[in-house]
Order: sequence, then C-alpha cells, then structure tokens
Amino acid sequence: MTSFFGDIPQIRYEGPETDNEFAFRHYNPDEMVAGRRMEDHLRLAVAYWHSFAWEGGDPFGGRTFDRPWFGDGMELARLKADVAFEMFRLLGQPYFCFHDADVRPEGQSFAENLRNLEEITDYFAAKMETTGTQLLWGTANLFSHRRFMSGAATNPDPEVFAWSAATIKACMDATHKLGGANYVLWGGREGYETLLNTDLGREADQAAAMLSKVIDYKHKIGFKGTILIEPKPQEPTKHQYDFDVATVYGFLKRYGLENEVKVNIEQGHAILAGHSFEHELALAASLGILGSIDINRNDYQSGWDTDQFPNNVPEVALAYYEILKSGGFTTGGTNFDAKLRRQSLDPEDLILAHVGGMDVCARGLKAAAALLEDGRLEKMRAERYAGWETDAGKKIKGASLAELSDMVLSSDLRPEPKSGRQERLENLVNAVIEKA
Ligand code: XUL
Ligand code: CO
Repeated sequence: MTSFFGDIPQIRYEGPETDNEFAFRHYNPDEMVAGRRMEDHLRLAVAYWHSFAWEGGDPFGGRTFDRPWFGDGMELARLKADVAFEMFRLLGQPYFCFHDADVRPEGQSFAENLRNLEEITDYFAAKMETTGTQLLWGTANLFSHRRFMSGAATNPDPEVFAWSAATIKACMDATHKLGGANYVLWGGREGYETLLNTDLGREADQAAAMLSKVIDYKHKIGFKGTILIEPKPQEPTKHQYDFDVATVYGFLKRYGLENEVKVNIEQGHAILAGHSFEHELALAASLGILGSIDINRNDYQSGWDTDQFPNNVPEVALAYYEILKSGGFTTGGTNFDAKLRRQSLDPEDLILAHVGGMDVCARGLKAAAALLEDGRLEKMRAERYAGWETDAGKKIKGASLAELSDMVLSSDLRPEPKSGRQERLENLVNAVIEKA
C-alpha cells in the first residue's frame, strides 16, 4: 500500500442512480452481456505511460504534475509500480500495458537498461501474482530517446536497427515472462520528415525485415500472444508508414506476413487518418486482422493526438458493435492509452478519469449488444445486398464483361435505384442506444 491515493475508496458498481462519484454507474464486471461477462468482453487496460510516466508537459511548457516517483533510479521505479498496482486494485482493472521506458530508468548502456527492465518486471510479476492484474500487452519505446530520431527499424543507420532489435527482444522477453496477451509495435518514428533525404522503398524493406525477425522470435520462444501493429498517420513524424489499417494490410500482404500480425486500432489515430473509428474496425474485421483497441479520443477542434479518455457513448457503441459483430476480442482488449489534461493535478483526477472511461465503455458495450440483438440494422443491411444472393445475382458476379453486355442487351434490364435509408438507420441506432 502507498499513501498516494489517500482515502479514495475501492470503486464498486452502485448502478445508474448513484450520486457517488467514486462508484461505477455502468461498469459491472460480472454482468452478462451477449453471453459473456462484461469484464471479459471489454478486457480494460490502464496505460502505464500516460497514467504514471507522463509529467503533464506540452510543446510550450514542462512538467505540471508533482508525483513522488518522478526522477531516476530503481527505487523510484518501484514506488511508481507500487502506486500503479494500487490504482489497478482500487479500480478493479483487469489489465495494464507498458513500454520499457515507462517502467525502468534509462541506463548508461544497453546492458544496464536490460538489467533495470528485468528487475522491475520481476517486481511486476510478484505483484501480478498477488493482485491478479494481467498484462494486455507490452511494447518497446523506440521513439523518445534521441537515438531514434530518424526511426528505429527504418533508420538510415544500421546500428540503430540493431539497437532497436535488441530492445524489441528484451521487451518481448519481458512480455512473455509476464504472460502478456499481445505484443504491440507502434512505429512512432517509422516515417519521415522530408522526402528529400528519404528512400521510401529501402525503409519499407527494413521495416519488413524487422517484423519478420519479430515473428521468428515469437515462434522461437513460444509466445502465444498476438503481434499487433498500431496504425497512425502522423505525429510525431510528418508521415508515418503505418498510416491506417488499409496501408498496414497492404504492407503485410506485400511481405507475406498477413497471417502473422493483426492491428491495434486507436480511436484518435483513426480520426487523424481521416477515418471514423468504426471504419477502421470494420475494415480490419473484414480483412481478418482486428486484434485490439486503444479507446482514447482526440479533441475534435485542435486536430491533435490529445489522448483523452472516452466520453461519447454513441461513438463507443458503434465501435463495440463492430467488435461484437466480428465475434468479440480474443487476445485483444480495450487499452485506455489516455492521459489527464495537464491541469488535472490531483490523484482523484486519475481515478475519476478511469471511472468515467470504464462507465462509458460499459454503456457502449451494452448498447452495441442491444443493437446486435435487435437485429434490424443487420437485417436492413442484408436486404440492401439481397439481389446478390439470388441466382441472377450469382450469375452476374460470375459472368465476363462480354457476357454481361449480352445479358443486358438481350434481357432489357432496367435497374431501379432504391433508398439507402440512412436517416432511418440513424434513428434506429439512436433509439436502441437510448434504451440500452
Ligand atoms: C502513440 C500511441 C502509443 C502506442 C504505444 O500515439 O498511441 O502510445 O499506443 O506505443
Ligand atoms: Co495507442
């Protein structure tokens, strides 16, 4: 126990009528939703970096938070872990996610980094054993240190490639040791600032070479989790190679890796790419690569990656709708990847941010399940394509251009436009969400 959270109580489900801020109104882990416990559907995870390592800086000013664990050295890293696991306990959070750089101090050498990581992850292992908290995914921070300024796998310097590979190995080992359900690759600096100094084709080959090594190593150590790529179009670099789901799939197909890797889709990244979250989810599901999600949203006015906690139930409902429709999470889950605003200084802000986010996810999930059970949306979608299920439709699909030309000429076809019924569908979705 640490004193950081003071007398903040264990957060429990009290139902929608409660006025207690320190209670869940919707997140009720044991409640059955579409045949599965709510907790097992959502598989919620705290992002270690934003909650415990981020200091509150922005491009115009530094640290605003004053946390007793800020600073260097393993003792402070252990204090940070104590507070993190205390928060997981208070919230009943089943999972967490981390990068190496969030949890261990930066050493003078690679060997020291490795020792620090092994020591702190042993400390985690003991805590996970007693609290029951699990690891949704681990990942390597290949973007903060200046050595990664020109990329990790796609760096023009092969020595940075080697350092990155060694770092990924260390993080995969740590994830495997902790029983992680997935391993994530987010290519924060895998992109470019200017094409004038960049060889696109060479960098793609380097990225594929690194990914192949990751897959080989996964099989070598018997890691049963899923390897996930997290798409993002830009920020920090001007252009990032893992732009969106479609781009990542094209890359995987090009190098024959599409059966080995799935995607971790982030709401805010989808918006930055000019898509909706549900577009990215639906596309990944249709390609068979939907793995996991980061549920944090952006500020829609600023257009930046602001990593805010989810607070829009209809949006979240449509996202979980795509996930439930595709069969629900297997190894994946819902990582918050969200941080407080830099003025939200108090320990209770950190707790309440998660309470709100968990409630929004719970309501979104229940609304999605209700929409699926209601069935009208899928029925109307199916009706729209019904022509393709008829013998005539199948014949059209299989015919050549010349055969189709003959068919149209000889049968006097006159296709009649039909309503897409968009507003009716929007009303239906709103009505079901309201009731759920
Ligand atoms: C950055 C981002 C990362 C990844 C993990 O925008 O989303 O935090 O989720 O590296
Ligand atoms: Co993310």
